[in-house]
Amino acid sequence: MAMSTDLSQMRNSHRNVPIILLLTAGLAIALANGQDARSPGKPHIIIIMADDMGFDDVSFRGSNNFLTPNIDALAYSGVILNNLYTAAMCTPSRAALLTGKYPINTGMQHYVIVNNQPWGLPQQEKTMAEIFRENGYYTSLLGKWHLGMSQRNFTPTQRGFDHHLGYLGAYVDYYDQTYQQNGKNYARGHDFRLNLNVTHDQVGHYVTDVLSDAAVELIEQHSGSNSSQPLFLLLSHLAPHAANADDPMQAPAEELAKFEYIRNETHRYYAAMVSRLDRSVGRVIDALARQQMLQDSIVLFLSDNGGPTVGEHSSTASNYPLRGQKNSPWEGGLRSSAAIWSTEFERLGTVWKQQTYIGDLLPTLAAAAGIAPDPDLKLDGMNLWSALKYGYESLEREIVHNIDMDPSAPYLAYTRGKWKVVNGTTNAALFDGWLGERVTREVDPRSANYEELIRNTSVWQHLQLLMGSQNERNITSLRQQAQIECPEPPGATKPCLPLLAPCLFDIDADPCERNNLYEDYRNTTIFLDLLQRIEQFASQAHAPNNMPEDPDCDPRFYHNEWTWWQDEQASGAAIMWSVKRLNPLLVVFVGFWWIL
Ligand SMILES: *[C@@H]1O[C@H](CO)[C@@H](O)[C@H](O)[C@H]1NC(C)=O
Ligand SMILES: *[C@@H]1O[C@H](CO)[C@@H](O)[C@H](O)[C@H]1NC(C)=O
Ligand SMILES: *[C@@H]1O[C@H](CO)[C@@H](O)[C@H](O)[C@H]1NC(C)=O
Ligand SMILES: *[C@@H]1O[C@H](CO)[C@@H](O)[C@H](O)[C@H]1NC(C)=O
Ligand SMILES: *[C@@H]1O[C@H](CO)[C@@H](O)[C@H](O)[C@H]1NC(C)=O
Ligand SMILES: *[C@@H]1O[C@H](CO)[C@@H](O)[C@H](O)[C@H]1NC(C)=O
Ligand SMILES: *[C@@H]1O[C@H](CO)[C@@H](O)[C@H](O)[C@H]1NC(C)=O
Ligand SMILES: [Ca+2]
Repeated sequence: MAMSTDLSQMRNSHRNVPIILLLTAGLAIALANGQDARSPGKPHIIIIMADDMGFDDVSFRGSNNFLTPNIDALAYSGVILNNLYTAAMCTPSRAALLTGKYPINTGMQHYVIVNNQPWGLPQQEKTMAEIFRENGYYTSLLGKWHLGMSQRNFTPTQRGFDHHLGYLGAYVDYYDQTYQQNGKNYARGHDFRLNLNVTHDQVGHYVTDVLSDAAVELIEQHSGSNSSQPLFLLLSHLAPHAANADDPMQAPAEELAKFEYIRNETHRYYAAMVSRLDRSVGRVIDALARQQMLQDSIVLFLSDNGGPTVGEHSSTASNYPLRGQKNSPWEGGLRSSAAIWSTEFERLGTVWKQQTYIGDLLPTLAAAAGIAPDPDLKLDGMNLWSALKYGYESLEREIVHNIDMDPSAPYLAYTRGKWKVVNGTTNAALFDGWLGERVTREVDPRSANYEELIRNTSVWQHLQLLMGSQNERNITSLRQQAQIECPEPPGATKPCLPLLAPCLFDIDADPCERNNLYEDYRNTTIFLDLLQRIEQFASQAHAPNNMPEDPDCDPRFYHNEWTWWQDEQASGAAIMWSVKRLNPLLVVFVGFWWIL
């Protein structure tokens, strides 16, 4: 069962009282000033999501290794979400985004959906796309889905999206859009569709560009005859996720040429993949501006989880200076580099330190559109719209990052306010270190004129135009504020070995999780309260939906396409499929019988 965590039900409620007063006061002042006079509109919602991008792989945090001028221009013009938490992997993160619930409450908490496994986001879960569609939005998903495809009913156009161009599984080749299942003898399958139809038109074209082109085209179409309909666009990029194991790093030659100063080839490709993603952000914002839609849009950029520095799909991503990486309980797996922009925000050009959860985006963006989600949905996400709009950061909240009770490697990560509890870990603790670095020996030549580069972007210029009387931004200062400081904790630090005992961190003072306070706090009410709360969530968790592999998914049975194989089998067209599975002698026999 889902747990509701709206403000009124949160523990420590004494801390919330002044906050609510503050919010109410802020609202009253804003109303008195007439700033809120126009009726609540339905802004276009544009979410651009990177896949597996590291925390330090945007340059607005200070890295000059390779620059992301468009993302940075969006960040400095809007609000940098310095404490946005996602899940640590693709499937749970996307489930939390689209349902507004913790993965433990939808059964999406363990690992990801591997393409050959017959499971998906449960049908009874209502998605953000459904909610926006019911409220008059045209809803489009461009790119990755990864919430189930073994049945047609799991796929995006059956889950609230009017439109989908992209792939259903975990990732594809950047050029031919195929997926090869690791360690299996399946045929290499193509995975790219327009709505329910397979499309091969994109073969040979770089996916980041295919998706950007589609976004630009959609925005152009949308601004014409149907401009009165608000647009909900989730541009769910492949970049900079690694592609198939036989050719994981892929980028256009012209993009690579910008990064010749990076000697490590893998890292050079990674920089180019991120850079092409950055270009996509610029193209989308340009298109919105050209079509006069930008002033009515909320634009959000985020990564679905931390970058994989080592292990599967590792790409040289860096979550510096945070601990851990993708698929781990540490901040490096959970904190996203994210920024949001809207003319509605009172305090554009700021770094927002409020803790936010990816599941907050559903109720928060819904509130921006005047939509009140049905309370029966029992969302875990909180509506932070007023806080975001007026720039308050004092809401104390809890976040259940994960409680994965899988016996192979049980672990949990939970935060309330400044306290974070970790118990157990993933991958035999191989992802538990401080894995990413900030490369300073190789510097993007454009960083010599960094501020001018940012101010020269069309993104900066479009967004500045719409800012009205707001003060001139101090880019240097914002870039410093977005940097995570990890001072050496005072005194001797105690290490955390989460396979041996639980760990407790003061994440405000120690965002790099270096000093384990468990021994000092283990008998205190603070810690025992946290454990009790975790136990409550654990006892009410939805059983994981994971299913073992089903070899019937093999693309060789379906013209080398990844498809909803369970439906295909159920339909008559599957006769040949079942024949193929019999042994060759039987096939001959059946063939002979057919001739007779
Ligand atoms: C999908 O394929 C069907 C059947 O071939 C066709 O009628 C339909 O127009 C196609 N839809 C798109 C969006 O291409
Ligand atoms: C806009 O309307 C046209 C038909 O006039 C339709 O084909 C198209 O899908 C619509 N696009 C959006 C984004 O609503
Ligand atoms: C590039 O960097 C990665 C990650 O640090 C490393 O594993 C790889 O060996 C390096 N490649 C070369 C050619 O040095
Ligand atoms: C920590 O995890 C271990 C292994 O799952 C478990 O036995 C132990 O009870 C947990 N400790 C707490 C305090 O939850
Ligand atoms: C910024 O744009 C101006 C005018 O086009 C150009 O002269 C200058 O070189 C650009 N600066 C950077 C750092 O790109
Ligand atoms: C911008 O901020 C930096 C760092 O805080 C400061 O040194 C500089 O004086 C500021 N520049 C302006 C124009 O205010
Ligand atoms: C907490 O309790 C345990 C066992 O009850 C005891 O061994 C330990 O010394 C106590 N720790 C502190 C910091 O009081
Ligand atoms: Ca991911």
